[in-house]
Amino acid sequence: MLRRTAIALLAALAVAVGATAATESRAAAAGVEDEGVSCPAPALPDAGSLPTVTRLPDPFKRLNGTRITSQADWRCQRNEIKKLAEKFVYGEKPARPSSVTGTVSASNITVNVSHNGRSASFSAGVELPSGTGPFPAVVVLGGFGADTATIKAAGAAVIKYDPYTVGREGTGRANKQGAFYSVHGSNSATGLLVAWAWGVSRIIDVLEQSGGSILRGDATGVTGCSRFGKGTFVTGAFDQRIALTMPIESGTAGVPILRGVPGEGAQSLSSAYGEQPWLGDAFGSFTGSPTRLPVDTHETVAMIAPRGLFIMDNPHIANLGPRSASVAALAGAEVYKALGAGGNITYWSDVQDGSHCANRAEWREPLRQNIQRFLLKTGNQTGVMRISSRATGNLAEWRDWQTPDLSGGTTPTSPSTSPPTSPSTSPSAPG
Ligand code: MCU
Repeated sequence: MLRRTAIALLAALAVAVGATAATESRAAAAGVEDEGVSCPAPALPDAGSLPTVTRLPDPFKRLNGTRITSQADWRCQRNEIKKLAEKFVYGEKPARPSSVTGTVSASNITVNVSHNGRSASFSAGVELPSGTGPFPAVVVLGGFGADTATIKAAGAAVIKYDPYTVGREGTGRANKQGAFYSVHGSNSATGLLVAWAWGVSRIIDVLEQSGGSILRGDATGVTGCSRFGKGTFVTGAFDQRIALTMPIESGTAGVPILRGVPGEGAQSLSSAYGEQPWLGDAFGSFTGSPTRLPVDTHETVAMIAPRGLFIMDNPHIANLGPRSASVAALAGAEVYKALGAGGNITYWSDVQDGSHCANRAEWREPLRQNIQRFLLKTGNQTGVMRISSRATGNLAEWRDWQTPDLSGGTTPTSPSTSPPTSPSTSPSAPG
């Protein structure tokens, strides 16, 4: 009797595991903020002893010099990259505070956080699409640049998040303000981008706790333009529960490689570092020597892999570094390919209207398709590299590593939901 029950239980478990695998291949998001927490702590290099690395660091190479050989190795490789990115670029994102509570209504989300005797609260607005919930939601950072009408028409709710409530601009680095710094200290070395990311993670904590009757806790996207494109990119990289990350025209400190395509005319690192405390304080010693960085933003892209990523960029404004952004996307797409998810990334800079953060017709259909595929889980459109010929980077110039075959002879994801096709990299007509 006992044995029969055990066999039945095992069979049920097998079915459950199978179902989870199928769902995950579609959603490609994890159930937890950070799957790497149990990885061995990597021995990080000291800032003083970093070699010059002219091209983009090999995202498949461990700190001990060996390369990963299987898709299963990616979890802890991602963790090493995350630790490097925290230490040298963005500052540390602390683990979830000991208490996170809050409420979700059809118009508002409240978040209350406390940790080590310090507490903070913030809230965000909600706009529901028509139809019957529960709905997936896209967190929109800041009040401009995101096409909220298309997001809602596609069937997702909009969460209107003001990042400044969590990390203010206009303060000195030693006196940072906002909910994140109320909890973690105004002299925290963590930059605003990670503070903003932390705020989105706490919103997702509340969505998860809410039981999902209005907004689902397991289907979250994030988007925003310009400085909030930088924030969007970092938010998606640092929370593996986010199924779809959609940075718009993020510029320096966002998607573009920090090493920078020479002569492009992008905002300089020292300008971006000095303008606002977006990056972590430790980045200050790299603004003049990015080739000393043991990490670059193609690896921030890689931290998002294999989850949905739709990068929107503007090839008409050199200050945004669109060439440097395309290199980050192309190099990061190599990690997507190695994980069997080449179709989960889209980079789109082939657009006509050159004004910064404009609402563009060209992005409506891919936006709808990405929401359908990664949040509603109904679509199956494959991602594309649609790079404007005005601002095309050349990946071959930027790497001295090749992409390993990590598949081990098995197809990791279901072809019907996550096509193994690589994104086409041919530049399209001038935008
Ligand atoms: C592209 O993002 C920034 C840019 O880095 C800044 O130099 C500029 O002041 O503001 C841009 C922005 O956020 O515009 C809304």
